[in-house]
Amino acid sequence: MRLLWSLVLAIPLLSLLLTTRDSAAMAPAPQTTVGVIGSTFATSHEGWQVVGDAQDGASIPDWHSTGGNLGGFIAAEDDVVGGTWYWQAPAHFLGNRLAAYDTDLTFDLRQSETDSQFDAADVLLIGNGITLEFDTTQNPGTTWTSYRVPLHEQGGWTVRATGIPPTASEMQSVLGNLSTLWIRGEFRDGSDTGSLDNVQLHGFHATTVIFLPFVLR
Ligand SMILES: [Ca+2]
Ligand SMILES: [Ca+2]
Ligand SMILES: [Ca+2]
Repeated sequence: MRLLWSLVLAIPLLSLLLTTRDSAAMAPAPQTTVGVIGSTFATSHEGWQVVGDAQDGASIPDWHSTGGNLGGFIAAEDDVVGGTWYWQAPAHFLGNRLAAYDTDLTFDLRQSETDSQFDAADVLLIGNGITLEFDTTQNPGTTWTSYRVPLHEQGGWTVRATGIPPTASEMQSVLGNLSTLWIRGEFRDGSDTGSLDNVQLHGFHATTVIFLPFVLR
């Protein structure tokens, strides 16, 4: 009786397995496409915020429809009350961004004046309790300046708590649960206006089709 029931159950499962194999054989080969999460500010500030002493304490930047490194861009004015203000990425840049590991974060910056410059961390990534800092080699000019930041442990990052580069595991841990992405907005002692355009987080691999085989036990 038990054997009979096993056969009754096994035949439809075998049939399903064969059907699945046929589908797999007929399906197009799994392919990988590289996507991008980005902000071009074509029609709005796209959820980007200002943190720190800018915009009279408000978090919303000014959106401009033209004058960007094509089309719209966002800008904010320093309040000059101490501290350094940053651009804060909206939620859709955050979360599990492990797919961006070993790719780049790119963005364009501009500032109103280039005298009286000061140094500070230029990009901050926070995830799983680890804060990573990146120092770019030069501050932006008064025209749009493009940056490419490698999302790799050997790309120039340091762990804020220790001042040494992250391990691969730490880099991946941050990207795997990214809670904060900040880009520095001000570079000058005294009053200044900073602008941002074309933020892109690269390397999203999608469209991998997987057929899981049935296992009969
Ligand atoms: Ca733009
Ligand atoms: Ca300031
Ligand atoms: Ca300033």
